[in-house]
Amino acid sequence: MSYIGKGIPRVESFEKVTGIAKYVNDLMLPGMLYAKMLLSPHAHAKIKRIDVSRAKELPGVKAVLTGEELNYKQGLYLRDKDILAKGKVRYQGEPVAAVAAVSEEIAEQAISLIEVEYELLPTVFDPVEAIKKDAPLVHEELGSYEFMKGVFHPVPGTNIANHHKLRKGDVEKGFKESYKIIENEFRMPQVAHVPMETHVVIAEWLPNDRIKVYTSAQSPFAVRNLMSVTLGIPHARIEVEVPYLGGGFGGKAGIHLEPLTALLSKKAGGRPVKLVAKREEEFNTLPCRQALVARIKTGVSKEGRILAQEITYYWDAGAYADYGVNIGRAAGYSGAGPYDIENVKLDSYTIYTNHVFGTAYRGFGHVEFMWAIERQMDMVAHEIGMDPYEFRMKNVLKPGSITITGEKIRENTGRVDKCLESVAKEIGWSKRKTDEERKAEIANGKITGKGLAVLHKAPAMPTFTSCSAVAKFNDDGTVSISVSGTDMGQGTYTALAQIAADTLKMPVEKIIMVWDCDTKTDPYDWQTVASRFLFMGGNAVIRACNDMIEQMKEVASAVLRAPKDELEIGDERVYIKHNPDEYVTYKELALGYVYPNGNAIGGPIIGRGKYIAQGLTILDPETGQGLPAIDWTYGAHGVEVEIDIKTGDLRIKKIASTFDVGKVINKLLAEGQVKGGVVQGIGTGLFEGYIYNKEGKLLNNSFTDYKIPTAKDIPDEIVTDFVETPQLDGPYGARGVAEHPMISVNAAIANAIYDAIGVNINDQPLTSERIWKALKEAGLN
Ligand code: SMO
Repeated sequence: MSYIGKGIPRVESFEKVTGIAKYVNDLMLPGMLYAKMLLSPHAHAKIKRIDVSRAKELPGVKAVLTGEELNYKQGLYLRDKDILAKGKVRYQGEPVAAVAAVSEEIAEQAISLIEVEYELLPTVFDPVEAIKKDAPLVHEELGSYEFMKGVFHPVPGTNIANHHKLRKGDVEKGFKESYKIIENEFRMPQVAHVPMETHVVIAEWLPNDRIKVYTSAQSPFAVRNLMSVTLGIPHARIEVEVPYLGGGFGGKAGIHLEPLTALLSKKAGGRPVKLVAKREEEFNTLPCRQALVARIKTGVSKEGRILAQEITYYWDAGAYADYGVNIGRAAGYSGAGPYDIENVKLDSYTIYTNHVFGTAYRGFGHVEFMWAIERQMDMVAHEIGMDPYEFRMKNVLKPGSITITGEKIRENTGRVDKCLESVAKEIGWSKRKTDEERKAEIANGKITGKGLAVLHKAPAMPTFTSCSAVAKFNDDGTVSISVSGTDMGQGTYTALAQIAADTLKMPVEKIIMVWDCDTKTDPYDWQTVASRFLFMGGNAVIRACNDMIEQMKEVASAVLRAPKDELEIGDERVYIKHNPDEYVTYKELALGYVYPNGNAIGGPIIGRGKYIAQGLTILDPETGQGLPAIDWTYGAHGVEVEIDIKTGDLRIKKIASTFDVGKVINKLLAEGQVKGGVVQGIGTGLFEGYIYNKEGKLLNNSFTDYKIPTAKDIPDEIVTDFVETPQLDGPYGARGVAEHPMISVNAAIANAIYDAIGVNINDQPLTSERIWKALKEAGLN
């Protein structure tokens, strides 16, 4: 009996559907206060004066904070952000003051009593403008990278927070030998994560400078570490708990409102403080996906081989780049797509502007740059008169290819070519419509088109991180598994239960996933990000379970008087191989012989000489060569669209998505991940994107103005398929697939639009308006 590959339901379904599951906002502590923030109305302005006296006098107000009295910097990769704006504001929506009071209403009222005098400063919103010589500086001094020396490369005196370079081969030579050179620019706006649960924190500043935090974060340990770094308080005095979590998508990685809430509690004499971000604050104040301007120049041979590619990525980090620098860096090692290209020159700039700041969002940079790469691949194919499918097949990575960072693709690496083949077959790529059929469609007012796109992204992205698990027998024979990686809805805990059940050869019903994530009781994990939790957590669970088996065998060996290597496990028993009737049950072993157990695997997974730094692999600063990731997950989408010629309305008739996940652990969850990601990708591709006015005010900061996909926008048909090329070092051969489904959906749709109407759209989102204009350009309406 094996659970691997089965679609068993989520282990937490009951708690969630019955409302038993408690989220941070459900928690009430005695004497709890409520916090509110005052936000900057300006995108860039000096703070000349803040008067909080009237707010302080309001009865019921217990704490008022401004940036002036705080001297801390926060951030994950780069500490460039004050907890509250200090001296100046850098984006509209930046918190400038905060209040804690006995009720939300009083806190809100106190906020309205704070007076701020601003002096406007020149603004910059476009990343390409922001690196010009005379552009206003968003930060006069760049933040601190002291924990990440050698990994990031800021350019002092500019708005460039990080410049990541990649050099492979000789692009000039490649371009010289090229039959054609095709150059294009692509744009992608900022996009919101929109988790169901907004950011929520409860913090309590306890006597002797101890802090207890309940937070809706993607990792309790990351929050503890970053709070410690920010506030200068040792880890041992900070306790972070993450109960149930209602989505994250990257927006809850790192730290956000936790230090502010803790400092409000401190100022209020230690009373617990709750800070709940309003939906508008999710848009205005908390980070989003970075916008991107991409320039790609491709040199190609007559036969359709890519000979050289020169890529420049201009990332709009917004006002702070604490996480954005690492997205720019990821683009340096993944940013040419899953292609085998001999000569590559890539420059990825993470640039400060006066927009809301950016961060990780499902697909971590890849949604952005794969949009550009996969549009470009179609455009190059069309330019040389080659079928985009054939063109991709000729150039994608295959076993034996060398990646842009110099790794050789092994036999047990995922297969992007197989994924592409699968989706092309599924949407009937080879049977595209004839000219006659096209004419008939136009006469009918509805025109169809098909598009393809491939993708890749590293699971367990940062090589130098660890994850641990504790497996513990209970005296009823069940096994509790503790991990501190968070299940924010993606279902990983269910997959981990399946992995534990298979490893221990026992029923999955007897595996208990310990839900709350807590730095006090759970073993260490880095962060639930980067599609790494199944990969890393799965391996940790296997090791913890195997350790438990070894311990049980040791005890059973004494009980059964048989050497350990003659013992087997199965049916919740340890038995003698050649005599299965002689056995001890797990339960007996657990009841009688339980040892204090707790195996945490940790430390580096892969380490190679000079390419090791604290926390991240160092890539050579001049060439970008090195080992950035354990491995990549590959995939492809094929899409068929139908466009209304009169209105530009687009309907997705069918989308086929195939991923090489190594091994499917839970079919139901894997399909759920793909479908969820595809729909999220459709939102990004078709509707989503921040719109600002000239002053940098975000205009669509609510669900009235910012459209996310609804049931109505879900394609008529979503077909998911999996290629299984087992990953050598993956748990049961598995790879991560959390983020990948969302990547390249946008590009596949745009490619289908081109197929339908023969016009390239290289700016996102692909709104009806843009499609209508393209129809006009094609002379179709
Ligand atoms: S976008 Mo993620 O939480 O690495």
